[in-house]
Amino acid sequence: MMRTQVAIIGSGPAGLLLGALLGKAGIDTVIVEARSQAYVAARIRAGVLEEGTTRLLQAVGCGARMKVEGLVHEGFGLAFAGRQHRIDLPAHAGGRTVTVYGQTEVTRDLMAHRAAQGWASVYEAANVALHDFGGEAPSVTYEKDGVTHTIACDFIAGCDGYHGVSRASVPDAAKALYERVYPFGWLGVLADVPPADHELVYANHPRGFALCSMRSMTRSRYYVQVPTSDKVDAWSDDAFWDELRRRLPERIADAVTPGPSIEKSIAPLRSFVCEPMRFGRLFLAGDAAHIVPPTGAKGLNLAASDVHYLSQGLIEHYGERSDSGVDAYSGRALSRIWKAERFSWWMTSTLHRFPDTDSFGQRMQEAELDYLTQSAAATSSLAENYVGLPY
Ligand code: FAS
Ligand code: PHB
Repeated sequence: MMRTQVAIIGSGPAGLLLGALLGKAGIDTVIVEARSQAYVAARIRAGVLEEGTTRLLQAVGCGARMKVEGLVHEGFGLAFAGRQHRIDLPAHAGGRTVTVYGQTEVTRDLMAHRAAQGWASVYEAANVALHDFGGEAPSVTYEKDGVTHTIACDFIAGCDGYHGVSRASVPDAAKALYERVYPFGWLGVLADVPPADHELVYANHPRGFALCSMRSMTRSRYYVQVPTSDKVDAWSDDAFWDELRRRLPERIADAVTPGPSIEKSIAPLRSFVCEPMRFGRLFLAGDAAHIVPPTGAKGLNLAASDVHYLSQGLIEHYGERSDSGVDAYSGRALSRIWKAERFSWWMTSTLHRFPDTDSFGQRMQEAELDYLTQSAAATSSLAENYVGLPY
C-alpha cells in the first residue's frame, strides 16, 4: 500500500497546480489520472490566463516559457451591429492585463515540472475509487496492469473535472447542485494561420456568437455558436470559415486567413456549481466543483483560485496545526466562483442568439453592448471581471 499526505484525483490544471503548490511547501502528493499523459497534454481547451493564474504558475517555477511565449493582452474587441469597440483593460481595471497562453502549454509546463521534481503521478489508472473520506483515514484505490492499488492518505483532492468520480462519490443528500444548460454549443477550430487581429474579438450577431482568439501570432483559435444538435463532422472547414466571416464586422472578416483545421470540436455550454466543496477529508477543486460557459474565459482561472485557497489551507494544517484554512476553503472558493459564474452567464446571455431572441431581443443585446462601450462605469465593470476579481 502506498501512503501520501494528499491524494490528488486528476492531472488537469487543477490537480497539477495543486500538486505544485503543495510540493513547493514540502507536502507529499500522488496524482492519479484516468487517461494517458499524452491524452491529457494534448487536449485543446482554455486560452486566456488572469494575472492571478500567471502569478501562481511563476510562484511554483513554471513561468519561464509562459514569459517568453505568452502574449500579454491589454484589451479585447466587442463587435456588434456591424461595428467594433475596443475594451482597454489597464485603463479600466487598475492597470491589469490578461495573458494568452493555451491550457495545453500550462499543462505541459506543470507536467514537466512535476516530473523534474520526481513527484508521483499514476496515469491510465482504471476504476479509481475514493474511500472513507468522511472519517480520519481516507484512501484511494485504482487498477493498473490488472493489479488493484491502494493509496492511504490524510486528504483527497477531487480535481477530476465535471465527469469525474470525486463529486459522484458524495451522497446526493450531502450536496446542492445548481445548473443551467445553454441551448447551443461552441464549434471551435484551431488552425496554423495568423489571427485576424492582435487581440481577441467577441462578436454578437443575429446569426449567432463568434470569437476570434489565438495561441500565438501564427496559430489562431476561432469559435462560432452552433445548435446543440450539430455534429462536428457536418461542418467542413470552408463552411466554418464562411459562417465565421458572416458574423464579423467587414474589417475583421476581411482579415481572417482561412486554412486547414488542425483541431475541430463542439463543446457544450453549461453553468454548474456544487455546494459545498468539502466533504470531510475530500475537497473538490476546478471543474469537479463548477463549470462556466467559456465566454468569460473563467474556467481554467477558477481552477487556479480554488487550488490557491486549498493549498493555503493544507499548508496551514500541516505547518501550524491549524484547520481554519481548510475549514474556510469551501466558503472562500464559492464566493469567488459565484461571481465568475454570474459574469460568465451575463457575457453568454449578452453575446449569444437564444431560440427566443426575437428582433426586440437582438436590439436589447445591441443596446446593452452599446451602453457597455459608452459608459466608463459599465466598461470598468466588464474589464475588472474579465481580468479576474481579487482572490
Ligand atoms: P480538467 O477536466 O481539465 O481535468 C480533470 C482531469 O481529471 C482530466 O485529465 C480527466 O481525464 C481526469 N479524470 C476524470 N475522471 C477521472 C477519474 N475517474 N479518475 C481519475 N482521473 C479522472 N475554459 C476556458 O477558460 N476557456 C475555454 O475556451 C475552455 N474551453 C473548454 C472546452 C472543453 C471541451 C472543456 C471540457 C472545457 C473548456 N474550458 C475552457 C474549461 C477548462 O479549461 C476547465 O476549466 C479546466 O480544464 C479545468 O481544469 P480541471 O479542473 O483540472 O479539470
Ligand atoms: C480560447 O482562446 O480558447 C478562448 C479565449 C477566450 C474565451 C474562450 C476561449 O473567452
